[in-house]
Amino acid sequence: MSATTIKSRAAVAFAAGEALKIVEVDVAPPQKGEVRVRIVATGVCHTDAFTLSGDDPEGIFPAILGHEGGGIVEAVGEGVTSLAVGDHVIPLYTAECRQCKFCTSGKTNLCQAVRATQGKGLMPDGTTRFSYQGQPIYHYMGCSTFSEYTVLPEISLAKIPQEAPLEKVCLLGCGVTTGIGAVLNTAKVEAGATVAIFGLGGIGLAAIIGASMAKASRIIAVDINPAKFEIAKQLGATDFVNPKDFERPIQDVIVEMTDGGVDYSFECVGNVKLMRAALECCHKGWGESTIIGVAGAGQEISTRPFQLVTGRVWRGSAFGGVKGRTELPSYVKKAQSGEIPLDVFITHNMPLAEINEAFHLMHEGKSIRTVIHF
Ligand code: NAD
Ligand code: AHE
Ligand code: ZN
Repeated sequence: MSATTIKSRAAVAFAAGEALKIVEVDVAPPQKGEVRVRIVATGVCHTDAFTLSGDDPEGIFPAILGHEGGGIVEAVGEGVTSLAVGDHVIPLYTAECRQCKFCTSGKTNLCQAVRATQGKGLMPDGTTRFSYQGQPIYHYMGCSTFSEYTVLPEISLAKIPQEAPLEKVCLLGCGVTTGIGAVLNTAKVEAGATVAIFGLGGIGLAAIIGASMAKASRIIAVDINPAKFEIAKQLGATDFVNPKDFERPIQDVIVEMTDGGVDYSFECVGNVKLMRAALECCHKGWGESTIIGVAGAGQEISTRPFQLVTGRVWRGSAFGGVKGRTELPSYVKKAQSGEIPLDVFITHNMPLAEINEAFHLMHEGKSIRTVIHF
């Protein structure tokens, strides 16, 4: 029997800067090559708050935000072959078509098959599957996990084992995978290396796990909220630096602590001044800094070109360089075995009705990840 339009509880962002509103939206059936998913749980990432704030050049309203979910396939559209009703899945904001120039390059995870329409809040055919009182609601990052039901392209879903707890592995849909992947895939940190991690939210803490997995000799955790240091220590950080404790630039402090600078640094905040500090705390001749944080419209990074002339390298990482359909299942297995701890990230659990509280907790620095349960 073919799928019909269904009702779905969703947290809708009607306008930038406004609280989300819980309403009942209509979700159209999946079209050719699409899949409708019942979301069981979703994390709340800083990027959701960034877009809601109005700083995201791609922000479009009204939209259903959320991109860190776990769910179960409810219906499949024509031609879908890799997924069936009942499969457990993690939505991917970085699709993996395995055919485009990017996927076949062997150099990047940034599949472009659906990226253009995704950035406009639309499905690949240029339309939306969500509506409220007859008016269209836009998709977000191709995922829209703040809805009980959502529709994605087949190539934007990673199939995972049924036994994996969706209310925990949902965090692998963004934060945890991004931090670990940036260290292991993008920077390729080697054993014995020294590392500095700026920002100890979900992303920075996951980067600490990645650095521990890589057997880094020193992991310097940097945050202006000292409440974050305890958990950073549990995950393997060896040194703790609060920039507020120093009068001089934090890069100078780290260079002094490390006999000339670290081998690798990671910016996990989205602050362009901190991106500069993260580059400039790297060792002359070889130090590499990876930008993970997302900065708002109109912001730009700067440094003296001499920093690069003298051998430092600036990189960026999206979704930790991970190809979702192919590689995410191995992250799920590592979470199931305990090699990737997920419980430490989950500071709060709450129902969809309380989702605005999750944003408050994040802004107040009181949460690492809140998981929303449907
Ligand atoms: P978060 O809000 O949970 O954590 C940010 C942390 O940075 C907090 O602990 C905060 O105290 C700290 N911080 C703020 N200002 C600081 C400063 N000046 N110096 C040091 N620390 C400071 O955020 P998150 O969910 O971990 O996300 C972090 C960033 O990564 C955001 O910009 C987010 O949009 C981005 N992000 C990027 C990707 C990607 O693929 N590139 C994926 C996920 C998130
Ligand atoms: N839309 C923003 C950029 C936002 C951004 O950089 N997103 C990251 C993922 S953040 C996940 O929490 C990313 O993967 N970007 C690559 C991509 O293709 O979107 C802007 O500046 O326009
Ligand atoms: Zn995210």
